[in-house]
Amino acid sequence: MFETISEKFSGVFKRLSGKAILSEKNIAEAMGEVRLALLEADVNFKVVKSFVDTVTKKSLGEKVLRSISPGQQVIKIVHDELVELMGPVEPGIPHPETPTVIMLAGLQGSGKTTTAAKLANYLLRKGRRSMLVAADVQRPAAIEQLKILGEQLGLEVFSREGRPPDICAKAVERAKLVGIGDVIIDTAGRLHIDDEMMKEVKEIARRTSPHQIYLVCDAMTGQDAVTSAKAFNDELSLDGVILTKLDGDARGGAALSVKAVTGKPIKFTGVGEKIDKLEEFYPDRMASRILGMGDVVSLVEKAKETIDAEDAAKMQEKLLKAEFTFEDFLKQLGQMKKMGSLKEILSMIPGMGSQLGSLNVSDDELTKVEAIIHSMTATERRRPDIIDGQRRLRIARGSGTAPEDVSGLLKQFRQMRDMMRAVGSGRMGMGSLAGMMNPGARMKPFKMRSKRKKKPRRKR
Ligand SMILES: Nc1nc2c(ncn2[C@@H]2O[C@H](COP(=O)(O)OP(=O)(O)O)[C@@H](O)[C@H]2O)c(=O)[nH]1
Ligand SMILES: [Mg+2]
Repeated sequence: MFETISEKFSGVFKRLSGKAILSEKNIAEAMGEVRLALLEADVNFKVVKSFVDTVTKKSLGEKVLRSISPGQQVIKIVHDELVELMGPVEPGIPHPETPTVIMLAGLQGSGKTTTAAKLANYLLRKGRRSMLVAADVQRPAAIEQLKILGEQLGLEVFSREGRPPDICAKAVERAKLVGIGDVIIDTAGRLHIDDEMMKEVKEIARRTSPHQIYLVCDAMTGQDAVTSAKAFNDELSLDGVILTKLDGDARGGAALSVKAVTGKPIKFTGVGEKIDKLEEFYPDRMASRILGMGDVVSLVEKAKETIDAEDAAKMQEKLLKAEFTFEDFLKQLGQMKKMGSLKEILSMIPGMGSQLGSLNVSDDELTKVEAIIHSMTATERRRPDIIDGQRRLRIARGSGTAPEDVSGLLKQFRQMRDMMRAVGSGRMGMGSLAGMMNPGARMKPFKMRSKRKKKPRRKR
């Protein structure tokens, strides 16, 4: 997610924060690069212009230039303006009455049907049971798709013959009758905006008076997504946008432009095809991610959701106190796998975002890591600092890896601990940009060097 832009921004900011004194020329240069990075990321050009103007003006203030860390001040200004650009947004879905009607609109293939199921799943986790309404009668496959997803969730999928507005009105009636909390309407899209589709969604809106209307947009279509969002908003008065396929969006243009162009914020993001790949949208976290500073808060929350809350608290405490050992690490590996792909998790760790391009952690690598840890003695796992050359050789042999693999893992582990120690001691508070930009506290990506194809052996 956002690899391209993160990389560019990291470069600009590294140069900025390395300078003790900033001149107007330094700032002009940096802003030129920021401008280019945003344009390359396919951000709307008007948005880019006003963004760069604002940041430049604020950066040139006396207070910034004369401060002890001008570069970091500028980074903070950029961060805050990014937050401003994408927010504010109320988290969650309001529930003013039963049933609460949530309508999804959007072009064909944007991810409406998938998102309908994701939202139902999201609400289910909050204890809200919803009914899914198949209002895309154009394609029988679409109804079938929704039915399968509904079945997975154990939720009713309302599907009838007839005109979509009639179907939706009946669905709401039924929800009222049986007392279903939320109704999620999956409407039909077209490949392009056309009058017929607009007429249909408007009629559905009139007949069902949705409490929330969300536009589902495919992030990978960049400015086209923004253009269609504007067109829909002119007709429907949206409550927010759900930006899908962010997992495949290296540029971030749509994410950064939607709010500025339409006035409506992103409410949720889709980050994968599976039903649990929906995230609430937080402008500040997204800004940190775009700046390549990772997203510790999201990571901790995600861990909390998957891992038992008490375990998560313990793990967090250990991480922050830097008491985290390989034993804990091994225990977490299993749970990490449940949380999603490793790459996804790593992208949330500060300093990792921009380096993911060079990162290649496959399940194979994970197996290797596991094998290495398995080959350590209990003492070594608890006190990895005692691992010397001899021990390293033994571990490598035992796990069928190369000694460099073992050193690599040890090095990464130490760096992670140091970084966490910095966070824990408050030198690198989660909101402290200054701390996160400190290159010494950043984590290098974990990369195995060994090219050996041999399957790692596991020592019992
Ligand atoms: N990678 C990824 N794929 C998605 C996401 N949301 C939807 N898709 C995929 O996009 C395609 C179209 O989705 P669908 O829900 O059928 O779109 P609809 O025509 O708007 O209903 C499907 O192959 C989905 O699996 C997402 O957040 N990430
Ligand atoms: Mg569909």
